Amino acid sequence: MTEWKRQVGDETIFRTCAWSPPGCHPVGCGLQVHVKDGKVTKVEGDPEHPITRGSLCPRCLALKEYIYNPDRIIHPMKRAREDRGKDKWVECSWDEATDIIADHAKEITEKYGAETICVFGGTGREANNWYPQWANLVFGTPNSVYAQAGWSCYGPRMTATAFMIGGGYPEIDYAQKFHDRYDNPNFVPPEVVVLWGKEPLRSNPDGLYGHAIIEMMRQFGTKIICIDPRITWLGTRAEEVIQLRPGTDTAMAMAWLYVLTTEDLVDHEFIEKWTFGYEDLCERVKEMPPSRAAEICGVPEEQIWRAARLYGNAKPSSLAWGLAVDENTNGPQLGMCLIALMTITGFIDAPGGTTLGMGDDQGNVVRDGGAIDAADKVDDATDSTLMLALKHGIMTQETWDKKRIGVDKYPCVGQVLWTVQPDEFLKALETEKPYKIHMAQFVSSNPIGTAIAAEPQRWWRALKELDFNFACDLFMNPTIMACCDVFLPVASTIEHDGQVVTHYGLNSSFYGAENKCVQVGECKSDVEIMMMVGKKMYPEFWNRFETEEDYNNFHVFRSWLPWKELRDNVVTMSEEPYYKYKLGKLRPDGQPGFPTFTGRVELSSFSYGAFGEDALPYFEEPAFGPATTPKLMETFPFILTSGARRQEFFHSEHKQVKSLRQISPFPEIDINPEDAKAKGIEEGDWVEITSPYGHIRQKAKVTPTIKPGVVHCMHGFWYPEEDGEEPNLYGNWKSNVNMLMPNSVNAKVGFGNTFKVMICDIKKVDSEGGPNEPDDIFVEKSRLEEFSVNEAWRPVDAPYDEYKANN
Ligand SMILES: Nc1nc2c(c(=O)[nH]1)N[C@H]1C(S)=C(S)[C@@H](COP(=O)(O)OP(=O)(O)OC[C@H]3O[C@@H](n4cnc5c(=O)[nH]c(N)nc54)[C@H](O)[C@@H]3O)O[C@H]1N2
Ligand SMILES: Nc1nc2c(c(=O)[nH]1)N[C@H]1C(S)=C(S)[C@@H](COP(=O)(O)OP(=O)(O)OC[C@H]3O[C@@H](n4cnc5c(=O)[nH]c(N)nc54)[C@H](O)[C@@H]3O)O[C@H]1N2
Ligand SMILES: [Mo]
Repeated sequence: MTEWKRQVGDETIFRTCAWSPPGCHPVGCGLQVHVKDGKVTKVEGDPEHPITRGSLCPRCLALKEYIYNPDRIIHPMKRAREDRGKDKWVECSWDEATDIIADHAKEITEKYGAETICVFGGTGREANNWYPQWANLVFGTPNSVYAQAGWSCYGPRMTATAFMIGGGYPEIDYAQKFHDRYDNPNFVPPEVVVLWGKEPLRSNPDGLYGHAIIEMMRQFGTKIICIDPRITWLGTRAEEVIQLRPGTDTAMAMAWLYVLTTEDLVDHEFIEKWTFGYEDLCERVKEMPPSRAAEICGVPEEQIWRAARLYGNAKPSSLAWGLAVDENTNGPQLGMCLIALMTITGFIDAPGGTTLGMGDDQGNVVRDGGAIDAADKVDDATDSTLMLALKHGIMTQETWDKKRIGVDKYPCVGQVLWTVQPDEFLKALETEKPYKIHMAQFVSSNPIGTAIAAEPQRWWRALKELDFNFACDLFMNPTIMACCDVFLPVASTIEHDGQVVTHYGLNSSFYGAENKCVQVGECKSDVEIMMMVGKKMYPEFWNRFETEEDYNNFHVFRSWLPWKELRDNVVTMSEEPYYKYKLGKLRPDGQPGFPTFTGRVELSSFSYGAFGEDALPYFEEPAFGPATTPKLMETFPFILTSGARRQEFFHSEHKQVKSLRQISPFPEIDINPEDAKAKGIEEGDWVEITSPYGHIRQKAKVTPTIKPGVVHCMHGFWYPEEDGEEPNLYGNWKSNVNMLMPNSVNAKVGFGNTFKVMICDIKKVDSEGGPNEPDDIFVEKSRLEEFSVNEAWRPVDAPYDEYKANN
């Protein structure tokens, strides 16, 4: 194995693993970073990395361009409160910037209570680990905010898992836990992998390296079934693509359960010994024969039988579940069905099936030795963030129990997640009830921007009014321009020491070291910044850490090895065994079984029942659609889905990186040729997309890969090259699909939204500009000519013609 740091000629080459920034869902891809005279000259894949084996996505290949981007902010900055929305930033020192923050936080805590401070975090970047720590341990507030309507990412899946299986997160088995990977004698390749509303080739989410699916197709003939309204690249190679109407997935999944249970394609021994509620489930799914599901979902009935039988007969079978579960108001029930599909076949925690982790619900890894020993040298190391905050008097139990916003109305969200319920939080910001919020921090979230928030104009109006706001980020963005007073510049993944783990510790296949390769400007890592402000707020707790390494050995996502050892190894694999439920390795008490009330997989769920939900799955039509809003459909006849991932962007990020932006210089709406023809729209036309909530513009991509009657819009698009001052805010309102989405449309338990299931109309317009919401904003002519396309890297479109010829 090559050393983590070596000298070759006049270059130092570092082996390291990627997390963030920039954004990434941690696969922890292996990098080799070439450094000369303190500057990165090249980033390439690390062939010795056991998972990615030298391959990299374009965002890492463009890292050099990202870290030295002329738009990047590399010194702390401040601005007077009255200058919010104006480009009147001035540089200041770290000490001054953090003093300003600590002074405001102390004053606000004294006058109004610490709970009136809130901390915004986004998706599973590294800082995702830290925003609750910023909230609970730096500011003593229970209000950390993940601002996506209905907490619609991962949370709903995690909840279904927590309630029905216990901890962990079921992930398809691609031999990701073994150093020798597919050669490991215990590994069996999956015969069938179902991709249910997930596009891992593009998204590589949380712990699934998408390309591994292609490896298994090539090496073992693994077959694919896609449940997706679009035909994706993997779809064109799939056995079946079920192009269902968005948001009708629960009907489809119930119909699969109908086929499996009526045709006896289940593992009776597993069901008998390890599940609870199977008979009730069988009874319930009788409501949804494939004939009924076919009608609801708009697909041929025979295809449902065929696909479900293919899955049910496969030995072993595996299922990957994606955002279709979360961004759907019927999502909790879909999650229940998919867990049932993964388990009643007997292939949960089995070779070639769906893996489970040994993580507990805090993300602590339940195992002996290693870093736990190292961490034990630091006081309190095994305590959760909340326990630490309570123990050190930074927050009181009463504040946690009574002041966390929205969890009284949605206790299910409060029970499983450590944040507020976001829709209720927006209402609290707007109405100042139950109390007024005074200060906000943004650490890896850009809620006024183009990704996380529905109705972003509401967040914009509310957040601008707070007394004091600050952000930790790398680039200026609409949120910071509109409402922050201090900007703290963050170091990228190759500018700091850290560690990366898959599924945030819930199902870790490995730990990877992030090794600091270079320093850019005065940037500091999220952890260093948190320690710096922490020491000014609660020194008695925070003074125990001197270096980032101290913290890496301490925090709840720490690796199995002391950090220095991890760094030397670059990667350490979990080598976890299969059948942990038989071995007593899933339950904290060491008994066999699953960590649920009954010790079994709860196909009928006590927990959902306790939170006012049906204990069994049921189908419900989406909040907007032909069955629920037939009158609105006369004006908005298309079903709108959005945000399918692209490799060149991570949410609102990377729009400033030319080699990435040239791939998609403008946001695109996918329209089926039939629909385009009917609407007189041609490839490349600007299209206005209107929903009951607003209107935006994107460019037409006319493609047969989208189901007729359905359109798909890109999310996350803004124009950093445009005027950043208010009201334009970098063209924030021009193409932002979330302007078309409502907040507060969620299931009984507080989860789910409409990002994947909305309604809209489309019409051809002659330009990108024009008045736009909110408040009649006129957009400057875009300066995009500079993003001329070259051949450096082009996305591979789904080879539809080939697919059509074979199907
Ligand atoms: N490059 C890149 N990678 C990312 C991200 C990024 O922004 N960029 N974001 C990360 C984040 S936060 C997440 S949560 C993951 C998400 O990763 P995935 O779960 O893979 O999510 P998507 O790509 O949004 O959607 C997956 C598929 O669902 C389909 N779909 C749309 N509507 C429906 C529906 O109603 N039912 C069904 N069955 N399918 C539907 C879409 O067409 C798409 O092909 O990706 C992560 N990875
Ligand atoms: N229409 C539609 N909208 C969607 C989705 C969809 O499918 N459709 N998907 C949704 C999903 S699943 C999610 S999770 C949300 C994601 O939404 P967010 O996670 O809020 O993403 P961004 O808006 O890109 O904001 C992230 C900010 O963090 C900064 N940043 C990046 N890395 C780091 C880091 O390590 N540290 C710090 N301090 N800052 C960092 C970036 O520069 C950027 O300004 O978007 C949602 N939005
Ligand atoms: Mo997400």
